[in-house]
Amino acid sequence: MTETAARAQIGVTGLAVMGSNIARNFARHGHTVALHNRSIAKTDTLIEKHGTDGDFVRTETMEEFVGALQKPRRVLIMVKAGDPTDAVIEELASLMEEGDIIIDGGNSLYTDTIRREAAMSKRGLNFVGAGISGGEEGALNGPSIMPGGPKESYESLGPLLESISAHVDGEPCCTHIGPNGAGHFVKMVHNGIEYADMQLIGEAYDLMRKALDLPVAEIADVFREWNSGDLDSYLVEITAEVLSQIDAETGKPLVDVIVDAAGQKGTGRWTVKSALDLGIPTTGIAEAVFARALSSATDQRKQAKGLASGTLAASPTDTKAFVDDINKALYASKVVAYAQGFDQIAAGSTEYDWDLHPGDLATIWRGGCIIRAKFLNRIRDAYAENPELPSLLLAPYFREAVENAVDSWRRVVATATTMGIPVPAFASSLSYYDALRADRLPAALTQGLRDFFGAHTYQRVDKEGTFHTLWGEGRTEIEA
Ligand code: NBP
Repeated sequence: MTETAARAQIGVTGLAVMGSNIARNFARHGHTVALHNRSIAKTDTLIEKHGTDGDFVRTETMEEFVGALQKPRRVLIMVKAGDPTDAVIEELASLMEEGDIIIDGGNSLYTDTIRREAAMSKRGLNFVGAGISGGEEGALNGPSIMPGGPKESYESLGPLLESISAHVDGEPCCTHIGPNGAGHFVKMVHNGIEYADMQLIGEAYDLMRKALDLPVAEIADVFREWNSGDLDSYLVEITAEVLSQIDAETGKPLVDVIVDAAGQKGTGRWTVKSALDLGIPTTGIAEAVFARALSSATDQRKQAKGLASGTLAASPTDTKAFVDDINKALYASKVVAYAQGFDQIAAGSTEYDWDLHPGDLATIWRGGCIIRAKFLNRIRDAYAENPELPSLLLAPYFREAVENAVDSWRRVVATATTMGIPVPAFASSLSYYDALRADRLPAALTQGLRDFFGAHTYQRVDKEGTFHTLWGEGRTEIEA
């Protein structure tokens, strides 16, 4: 390693689509970027095609790469999550010195990040698990970045990351999230919310198609119009784009020639698993994950096609009014998905002692990321007003919006049900809302049953203590 060559402010290893776009983004912002990839071809392609974007240092070996970096060295890893990330971390760590910073910008599971941070910290290295959202376009032009890890490393790293992140109203969409796995945890929940958001949009589209028989082009126009109102968001905007696309080969809307089986890479599933562990009902996200799984059960679906629907209701007669109902149902269900996601973030923060600030997340999700939306400004304001909000649904603005939407929401779920159109996320979000606001829940009966078969005991509404009914011996109640 020659010290004289150590001129790069940041190194990027893993130059597939995400890594190369982030490297270019750094270079375009005036940073000297050392480049490394396991196979040299990707490094050369980047320099050949985009070398004029800025100052790149081409390296072939990991030794050369580490030697090209100014101290404290900062390396961003953008390789496939899982074992490849562990392999690259190990290789880097063996060449780095105390105080150097390793950043994992991949979609790593937050528990892996906790483990890696602890291991690197023992070796005197700073390990930062950074969630990065925005896909390839965001990586190049400004993603939302959620870095975790030691606070001290953010002092050196923050300005670099903030310079390449998206900005909204002059504020960067990047902030230090919290220790060890906090950044990847938050990115995971972000992706879970993204799943719910997309499922809800899908249900809204399906209703306009099946309940109202609207042509795809008209549905695209509806989404375009919605994008100038309360639902203004990246996902609604691109829904209009995708629905407007005509397949060149068949002349049909592209959406009609795409196989209706949705894939997943795992972050939605991770969110739901974590929610189960934390005991947080993220029903909207769970329905979205299960809806993708059901869509992909193609054989089973083929065989179930003939199942009777029962008697179905007719379409709503007032198209405009029902479209408006769908708009409100989408908005209210979306608030539920965010409320649940923020509940999970609060629970994760308590479980791992992260001291997460929901308002900060709403701020950095306003731009760059896939769930960017005008409505995040409202979420930010809600947490600024009351950082201890028990639920986003109880923030005055959202409470009023959802209360105004609830009649529409019920009409949408009822109509969908009577017409045999599946709306798992709309329906379960409405049930969550009704359960949350209920005076009494059937959980009292559940407790009674648990006490009957397993002597699990129960509490009473009218006095302190824990009780058990002697179900098999005269059914008298005793204090347990
Ligand atoms: P991929 O996830 O497809 O990974 C490809 C890269 O990993 C290549 O540079 C490849 O090197 C390298 N790699 C592999 Br595979 N195994 C390796 C190993 N054992 N040692 C060293 N390098 C190895 O790339 P991507 O889609 O650009 O995503 C990068 C990361 O960013 C992932 O963690 C992904 O989940 C995350 N992410 C992606 C998106 C997105 O929209 N795509 C968004 C946000 C985050 P090679 O060229 O030598 O094969």
